[in-house]
Amino acid sequence: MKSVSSQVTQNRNGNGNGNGNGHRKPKSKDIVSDVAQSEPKDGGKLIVLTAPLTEAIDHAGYFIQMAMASLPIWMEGVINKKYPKWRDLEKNEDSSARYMPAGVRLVETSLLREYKQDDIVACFPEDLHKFVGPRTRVVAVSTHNPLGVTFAAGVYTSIFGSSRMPINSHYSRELFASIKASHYRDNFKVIVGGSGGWQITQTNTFEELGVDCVVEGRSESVDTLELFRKAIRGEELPRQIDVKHPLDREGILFPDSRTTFGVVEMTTGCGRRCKFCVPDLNPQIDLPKDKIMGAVRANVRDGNKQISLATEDMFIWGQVHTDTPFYFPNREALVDLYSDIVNTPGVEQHVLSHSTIAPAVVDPTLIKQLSELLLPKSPIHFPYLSSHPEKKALAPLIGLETGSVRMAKQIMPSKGVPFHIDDWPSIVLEGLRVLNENNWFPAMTLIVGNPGETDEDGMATLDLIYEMERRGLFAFLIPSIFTPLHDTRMEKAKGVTQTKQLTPLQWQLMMKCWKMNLRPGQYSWWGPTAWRLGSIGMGLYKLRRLNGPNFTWPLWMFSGAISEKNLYRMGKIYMGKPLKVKTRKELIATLRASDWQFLRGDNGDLPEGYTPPSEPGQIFLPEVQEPLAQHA
Ligand code: B12
Ligand code: SF4
Repeated sequence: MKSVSSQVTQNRNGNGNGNGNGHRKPKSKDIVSDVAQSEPKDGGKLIVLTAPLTEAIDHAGYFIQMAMASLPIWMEGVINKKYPKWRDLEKNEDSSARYMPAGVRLVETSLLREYKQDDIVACFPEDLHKFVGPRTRVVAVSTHNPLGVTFAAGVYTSIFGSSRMPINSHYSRELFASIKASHYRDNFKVIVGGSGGWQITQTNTFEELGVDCVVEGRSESVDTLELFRKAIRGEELPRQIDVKHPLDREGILFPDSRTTFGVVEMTTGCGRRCKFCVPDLNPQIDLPKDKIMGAVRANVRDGNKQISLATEDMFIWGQVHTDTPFYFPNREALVDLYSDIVNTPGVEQHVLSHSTIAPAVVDPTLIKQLSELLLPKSPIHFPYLSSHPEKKALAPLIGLETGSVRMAKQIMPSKGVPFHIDDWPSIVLEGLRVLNENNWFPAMTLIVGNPGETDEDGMATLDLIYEMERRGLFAFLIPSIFTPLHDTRMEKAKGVTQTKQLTPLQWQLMMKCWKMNLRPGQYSWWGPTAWRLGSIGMGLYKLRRLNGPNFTWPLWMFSGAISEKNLYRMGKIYMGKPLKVKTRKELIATLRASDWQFLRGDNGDLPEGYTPPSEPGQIFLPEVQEPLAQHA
C-alpha cells in the first residue's frame, strides 16, 4: 500500500450512521448499484481484495464485531446507538483501505511475491466500484463468519427467531451481492478465503453469492498462488480447494501494513487436540519475535494505536518444540515479548486474544508479571470487578466448554494438561481464582448440546457454574450450541441442531450463564440489552413458542421474577450441588514426577520431595520418567 495521508470517511449516505436514533440506514442497493454502474478511470486493478464491512472496521474494539456476529440484523439499531460512528472508515488518498483484517493483509503480502503493488488493491466494500473494472481478473474476499453458522453466532440469532440473520452475515451478503452485480463480472473470478469460507462450501451457496472458488488454508501456499495465476489467465477454478499450511516459522509471512485491531499473528495451531477444534488442525508454530515486532511497528507507523496478538493459546509461545513441554509456559520469553510490544512507542492499547486456563494454575507468577505489564495498556475497564486503580482488566477468550468430566474426556481429553482431565472442574476454578486475583476476567465459552450429552453432563456443568458463583469468581460465560465444524474430528457428529431441541437443563445452563454475566453490572452492554430487548420486545409468549416449552422456566429464572430457590422448590430448575475442589497444591501434587523439573519454585505449592533449583538453570531432575501419552 502506497501510504499517503489518510482521510476519515463516513458512509456515502451522509452521516455515517445507520438505523436507530433517527439515522438513516444505508440501503444494500446503494453499494450494489455503485459497483454495477461506475467504471474506474484507469481500468481498475488486476486483483481487488476486500472483506465485509462488519469484519473490516477498526472501531471500538473486539466486542463490536463479536456483537455483530451474534445479534440479528433487526437489532442493528442497538449497535448504532452504542457506536454511532461505527461505519466511519479511514482510507488512503487513492481510496484504498487504511486497515484490513489480518487475513486480507496476508493475501496481499503473499501476492506481492509475484505481482506488482500497482496491480493489487485492498479496499472497503463501498469502494469496490473504484477498483473493479475491465482490467480486473480476481476479486478476492476474506471472511471470518459470512453466514453466521458457526458456534456462538447462530445460536443467539436463532433464539430471537424471525429474522435470524446476524448483522455480520447481512453485510457479508451485501458485499457478495455487490460483486455479483458488477458490469465486469464475466471478466473476473471471485475467490473466497479465511476462517469462514467453509460456511459457503457447507451451505452450497456458491451460486447464490456468486463465488467461484473457496480456498481452505493459507494464502502463503504455492497452491494459492497457482490459483490466482489460473484466475488471471481466465481458466476455470475448482469450487473448493484445500491448500497446505506452512510447516515451519519461515513459511509464515507478515504484512508490512495496518491490520484491523492491530492483529498480528503470534502462533498457529495449539497442541491440546480438542476434538471439535479447527485451529488445532494447523501445525503448532510460534512465530519469530523479530517478525512480530516488525508487524507491530508497521501497524503503529500506519496509524494504529492498538495491538493484539492472534493466537489459540498465548501461553505456548516461546515453548514450541523446546525441551520443555509446551504446556509449561516460557515465562521469561512471554514477559519479554509482551514487554517489548506494550513499550513500543505509539502502542497505546493492547488486547489479549485466546488462551487456555491450565497455565494460570501452572505459573501464577507469570500471570502476575503479565498483569503488571499489560493492565496499564488495556482498554477494558470493569469498575465492579477490578482492583486496579483505574479499574482496568484483561479479558482473554478461554474455552471452558463443559463441567462434565465424562464429556470432557470424550471431546477434549488434553485440555487441562499437565493436569489430568479428571480434575477439569478444579483446574477451571483454581485457574479462574488466579486470573481474577490478577484482574483477568476472561470470556469463557461453553458448548451446550454436545453429541451424547446427558442430563448428568448438564448437571455437572451447572454444578461448576454454581460453584463459581459460590466462590465469587467471575468470567463472562458464553454458552453456544454444539456446531460440528468442518475437518474436525467431530465433523460428522450430531448434537442439538435447533433451540427447540434443548432440554430444560440445557436451557437452564444457557440462562444461568447469562444471569451470572449480569452480576457485576453491565460487563457487556450488548448481551443484557439483547436479552432485555428480546424478552420485552417479542414477549415471553413468542420466545416460548419459538424455543419450545423447555425454555419457559429457565427464562423465569433469568428474569429474576421468581427466585431460584422457589423455582427449585417448585421442581422447575436444578440447583447445583457443592463441588469438592482441589487446591493448587493438590493439583500440583497430581503431576507426574517427570514434570516436576518444569515447576517454578517461586510459585510455591511444590510437591513433597521436590528440591527447587538453587541457581538459575540448575533444575531438579526426578528419577521417574513417564510417557506423556497418559494424558491423551
Ligand atoms: C482475531 C480474531 C477475532 C477478532 C478480530 C477479527 C477481525 N476482523 O480481524 C474478533 C475478536 C473480533 C473475532 C470475532 C469472532 N471470531 Co474470531 N478469531 C480471531 C483469531 C484469534 C485470529 C484471526 C486472524 O486474524 N488470524 C490471522 C490471519 C492471518 O489468519 P486468517 O484470517 O485465517 O487468514 C489466513 C487464511 O485464512 C487465508 N486467507 C484469509 N483470507 C483469505 C482470502 C483469500 C481469497 C485466500 C485465498 C486466503 C485467505 O490466508 C491467511 C494466511 O495467509 C482467530 C483464530 C485464528 N488463529 O485464526 C479466531 C477465529 C477466526 N474466530 C472465530 C470465531 C468463531 C469468531 C466469532 C464468530 C466469535 C463470536 N461468536 O463472536 C466472531 C466473528 C466476528 C465477525 N466479524 O463475524 C473462529 C472461527 C471458527 C470458524 N472456522 O468458523 C476462530 C478460528 C477462533 C476459534 N478458535 O475457533 N475474532
Ligand atoms: S485448547 Fe482451544 S485451541 Fe487448543 S485444541 Fe482445545 S479448543 Fe483448540
